Amino acid sequence: MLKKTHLAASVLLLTLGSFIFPAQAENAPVTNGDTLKKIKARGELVCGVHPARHGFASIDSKGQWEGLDVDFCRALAAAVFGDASKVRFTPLSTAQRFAAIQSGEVDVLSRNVTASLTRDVSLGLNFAPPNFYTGTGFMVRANSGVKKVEDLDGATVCITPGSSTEQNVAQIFSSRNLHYTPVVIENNKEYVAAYLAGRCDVIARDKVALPGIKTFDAEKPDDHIILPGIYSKEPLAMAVRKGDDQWFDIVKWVVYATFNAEEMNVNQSNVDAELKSTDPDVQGLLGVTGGFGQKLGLDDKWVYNIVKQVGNYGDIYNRHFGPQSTEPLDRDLNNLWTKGGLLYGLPIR
Ligand SMILES: N[C@@H](CCC(=O)N[C@@H](CS)C(=O)NCC(=O)O)C(=O)O
Repeated sequence: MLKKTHLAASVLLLTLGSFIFPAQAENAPVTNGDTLKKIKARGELVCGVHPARHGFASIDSKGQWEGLDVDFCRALAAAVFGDASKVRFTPLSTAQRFAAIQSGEVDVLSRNVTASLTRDVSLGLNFAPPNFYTGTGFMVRANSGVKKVEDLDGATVCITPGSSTEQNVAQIFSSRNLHYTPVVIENNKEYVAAYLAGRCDVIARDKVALPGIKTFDAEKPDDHIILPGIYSKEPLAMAVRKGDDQWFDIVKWVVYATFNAEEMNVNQSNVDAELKSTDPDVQGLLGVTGGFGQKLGLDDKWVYNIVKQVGNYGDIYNRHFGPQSTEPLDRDLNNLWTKGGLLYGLPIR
């Protein structure tokens, strides 16, 4: 009797087991979420971006979104739909952004998010490879007499809640035995306005954002100086919810694809000609061979569509920070590893 019960239990477990762990068909994409399916059914990607950050996400004079973060959303749409325009931008404040990705309000955050252990582990996010490296910097009024961080003792500092900058400022000041009074303002416009109106002595934020504020928001750019130095590591990366490996893989490989295309000299203007390349890596990249798109659940022309419609990493960077842009910025760490930077695309093979 006992044996029979055991036998029955094992049969039940085996049957249940085949439901819980169905055999994987060979080469089938490993899927444990339905983000891609939902995006396709909706007909557009929903991308969480900064409400107004020059170079990353802002609305141009024609009412169109522009910026590096915006272009990575478009690259994702090009990979998923073959159409970079199938994306809806959801502007999010620094404090709102994590709830928006956790709740599923957006499919991906492409919003100046610094990747860190706590955000990965405790906020339940998966980070794509960083697509912009920066660090905390400071801006003050030129007539303040402040020339370096050590001169900031007793300053009032405008702070955005929920940012890594908030934590950095506390650490940067206390490690130098400096005192400060935080002025905490969530809304980005109000924050910038507060500094410009003299409600705080210092703006502290990702250094890459400071020239934009100086050039576009301040009435007289020369009235402000950016202090020398970078005071933290802020590797900015797209983020998705944990629990959907397929969608995470897509976001991750879209970033690598933009790095690899630049490394292989495949860009927006030569991508059609490159379809005839005899280089096996270029053939794989552009979907002529290899079937790499299908492995991700995408069309094999995914990288072709990204590069044709949005560009490789260098095309994207130059559009927003290149010599012809409104705020030129050296590539520095944001260059390919072959040119002294940190961008290293894992191989698409
Ligand atoms: N990378 C940092 C900061 C990102 C962020 O949202 N920064 C705030 C200010 S500290 C902001 O609104 N920045 C707007 C801007 O930099 O233009 C993070 O992930 O916490």
